[in-house]
Amino acid sequence: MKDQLLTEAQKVLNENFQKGGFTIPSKNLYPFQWKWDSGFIAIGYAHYDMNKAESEISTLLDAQWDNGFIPHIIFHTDTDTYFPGADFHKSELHPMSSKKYRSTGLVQPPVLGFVLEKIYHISKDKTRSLEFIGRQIDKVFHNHQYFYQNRDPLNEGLVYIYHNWESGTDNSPVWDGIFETMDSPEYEFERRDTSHVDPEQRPTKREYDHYLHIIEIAKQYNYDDQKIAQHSPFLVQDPLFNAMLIKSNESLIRLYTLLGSNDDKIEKLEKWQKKAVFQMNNKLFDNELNAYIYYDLRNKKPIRSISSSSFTPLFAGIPSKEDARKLIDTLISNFGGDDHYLCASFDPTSEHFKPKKYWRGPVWINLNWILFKGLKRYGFEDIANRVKADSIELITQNGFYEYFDCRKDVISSGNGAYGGNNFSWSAALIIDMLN
Ligand code: 9WN
Repeated sequence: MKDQLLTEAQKVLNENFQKGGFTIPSKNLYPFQWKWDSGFIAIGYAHYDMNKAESEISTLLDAQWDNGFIPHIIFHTDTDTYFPGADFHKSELHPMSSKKYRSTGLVQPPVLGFVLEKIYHISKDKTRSLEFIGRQIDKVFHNHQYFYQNRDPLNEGLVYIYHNWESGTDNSPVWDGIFETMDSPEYEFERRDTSHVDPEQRPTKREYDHYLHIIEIAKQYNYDDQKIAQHSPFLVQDPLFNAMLIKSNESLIRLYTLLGSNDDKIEKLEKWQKKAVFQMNNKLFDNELNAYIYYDLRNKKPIRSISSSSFTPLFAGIPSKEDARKLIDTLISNFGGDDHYLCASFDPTSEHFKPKKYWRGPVWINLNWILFKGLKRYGFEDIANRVKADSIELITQNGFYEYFDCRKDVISSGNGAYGGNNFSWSAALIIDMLN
């Protein structure tokens, strides 16, 4: 059983691997290289093909901008099966953007620091891996420096995202209130995602208007960070994004220590880290909801919603033991009913929960992997094992889909697997969970 699943997972990854040395998330639906996908994918490869793992990361980092920015999509080819593509995003507007690759002017969760450390741990040839890490690590450090210097206007230690696509959790109900403050035009465009996947499982046309509108504003300012901070209607401190940065800071500190002679960088990372952990608990932990929430910097108010992102600080060791216990209580009471698979992407007790719609409810394997690791870190073995078992069961029964219904009766009926099939990070992270 386990061996068969591993073989199938490897097949998914190998078939999505491209000549350019990177892996697409899913055929047709996502035909380019995505940042956080590449990070998770590299972890999967590291278990059986280190060349591919290294290539995934070095190809991504080759597209880094001169200011340290790493884009969310690298458009390696001209295919038009995805909208919006390179001609819409126009990364060339930014004076420091890559001259070699066209990309978006958006980022995605900063996973690369912990991915490098994971590769090192998995590797059987530590000398080789340390050499590889030595060649890449300064680029990741530069990326963290970009975030702290450009995405933290109040100097709080928490960085902002200026677009829901930067969160990785695109149409979460968390953003609905922000879109209501925006007067987005009704754009005319041809969606491509809805010709690959049932529109019921994807964001609406009106949501896409908002997504495009924020980018049009950023483009007016040539993707200048300071101008974006002043003018973007969307400016949010997101718990998942900041937890990934903190987790990656921690990994960079350990890797620089292993490499030696990088005391200046370690010192900077420790400074960022201390402030960031403090502010995560001080500003983003909601003592009534007992969960990490979001802060809307533009409208100066907390967004008091619970999503699967609310639990990701466990992975980065952010909560105290006591707050971790409270988080688990919230997880179990709101998300953990016996008739549910863990972990829905949005609070199943909320009126905004939609079990089929993308990030409004379905289970995603990458969030489950983050949660599994976080729960283990705090010693919550039983619930960690449940998250792992649920992930494996969902994939075994349905295939390597992009997201899944969290309701057990819907899964048993055979209709609960959604989005793209043969989805790369679902395969990659199952490989890691099985090892
Ligand atoms: C926009 C590639 C990406 C993931 C995101 C997921 C989805 C893209 C889209 O697919 O977003 O970036 O077009 O829907 O939400 O997390 O990285 O797999």
